[in-house]
Amino acid sequence: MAYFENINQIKFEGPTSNNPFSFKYYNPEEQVNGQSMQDLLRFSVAYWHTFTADGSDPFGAGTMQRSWNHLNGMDLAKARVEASFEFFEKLNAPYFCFHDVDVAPEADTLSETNKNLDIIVDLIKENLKSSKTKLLWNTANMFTHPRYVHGAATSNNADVFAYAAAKVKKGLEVAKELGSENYVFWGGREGYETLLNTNMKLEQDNLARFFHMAVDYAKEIGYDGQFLIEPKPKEPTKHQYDFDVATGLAFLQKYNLQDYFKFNIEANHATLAGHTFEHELRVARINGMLGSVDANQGDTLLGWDTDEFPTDLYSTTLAMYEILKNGGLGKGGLNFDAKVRRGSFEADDLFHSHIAGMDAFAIGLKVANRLLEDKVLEDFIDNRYASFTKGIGLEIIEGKTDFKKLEEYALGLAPIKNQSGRQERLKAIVNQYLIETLTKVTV
Ligand code: XLS
Ligand code: CA
Ligand code: CA
Repeated sequence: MAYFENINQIKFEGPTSNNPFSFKYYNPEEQVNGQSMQDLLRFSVAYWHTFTADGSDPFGAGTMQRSWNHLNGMDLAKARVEASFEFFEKLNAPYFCFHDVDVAPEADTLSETNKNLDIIVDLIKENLKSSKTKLLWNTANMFTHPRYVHGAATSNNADVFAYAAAKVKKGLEVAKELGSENYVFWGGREGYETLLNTNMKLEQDNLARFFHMAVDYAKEIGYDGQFLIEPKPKEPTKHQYDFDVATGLAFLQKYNLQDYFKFNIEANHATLAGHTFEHELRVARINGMLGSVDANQGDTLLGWDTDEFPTDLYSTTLAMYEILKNGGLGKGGLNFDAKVRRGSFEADDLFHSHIAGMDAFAIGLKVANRLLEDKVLEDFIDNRYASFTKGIGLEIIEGKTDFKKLEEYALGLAPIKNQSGRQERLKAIVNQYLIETLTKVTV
């Protein structure tokens, strides 16, 4: 049966096409810097937003019209798997991601829940065999069920810690079974609400113990996917321990975990932390920790995790700039952890939204690649730091000086002259590249 029967295969038709169900800028085969767009962008569909969520919010019921809505329980779970593979094929999506509870319902006991999951994992495996789509990552949802009210690996209740461990153990087995390229840890409830009832040191030590056990178990079963930590400063907890990349990195280093993890960076989480998306990508990149990306965007007027599809070309450009400078994403990808708005309730909107996001990143890729080819920002930055390539600057870099020598040097200085940082000029150049790239692909 077809779940999206009105939709045909989405193809690249170029920017002059009037067909809403076509890519205008994303051309999977097109070569950019010696690699195909498909290989550079590694797009992924988020199962939870696209097939599981019903559009409900704290003020109202679900709105999503889906051809599987009349089903329940395991029948619903199976229908969603079939629908998802039809969707992946029609969209030509190379990857997808899921949480355990997105694909299979939780039952009354852990062993029954695992049985449900096994049935669905078998079905996914069957579908993977005849599909071009692969699994980018899976994860365990350790935030929805009431048992996680005080956290999972950071709960005050050791039984919850054990339960969470069993969930991740199963998650790693599923990852191995389905050939998942990564395994994600997002600590939605790994944080605190008030210090008045919190032993922060024990909670963080336990989180590290939990991660070490996960690393050990993956080794034991021979799962060699990349482990990813996904930072977020808050929501649902007031203060989440993996606040941002810098905080996560310090945590990994303190507990000797830095060699086993990279980061999965979400745009909307970056802005919640008071950073830009590109800031988080940069911090991860310069530390060799950029693993994967949750490609979405937030809304600064709202200020919470709105998980919108990414359409801001300026942001996709600066993100792709960091990703290209990183030499790509390796095992990672661009996962649309994004949901259609509650008012975009028709199944067609699932295609419109993914097409919008894929085209926005394709443009970002092209603009970023041209900026890099022409070394626009590189040359400016090299020149801005040129004082460290000679004289006293070079001595500082080479460790050939100290405070006494620097004081002697400073005492002999004429009034110091600085150069302009030229921010506005650089922003105008980025705009120029954006517009020129768009004009070029349109003619
Ligand atoms: C929630 C997170 C979550 C992770 C996976 O804000 O983005 O969806 O990506 O658990
Ligand atoms: Ca995410
Ligand atoms: Ca999010």
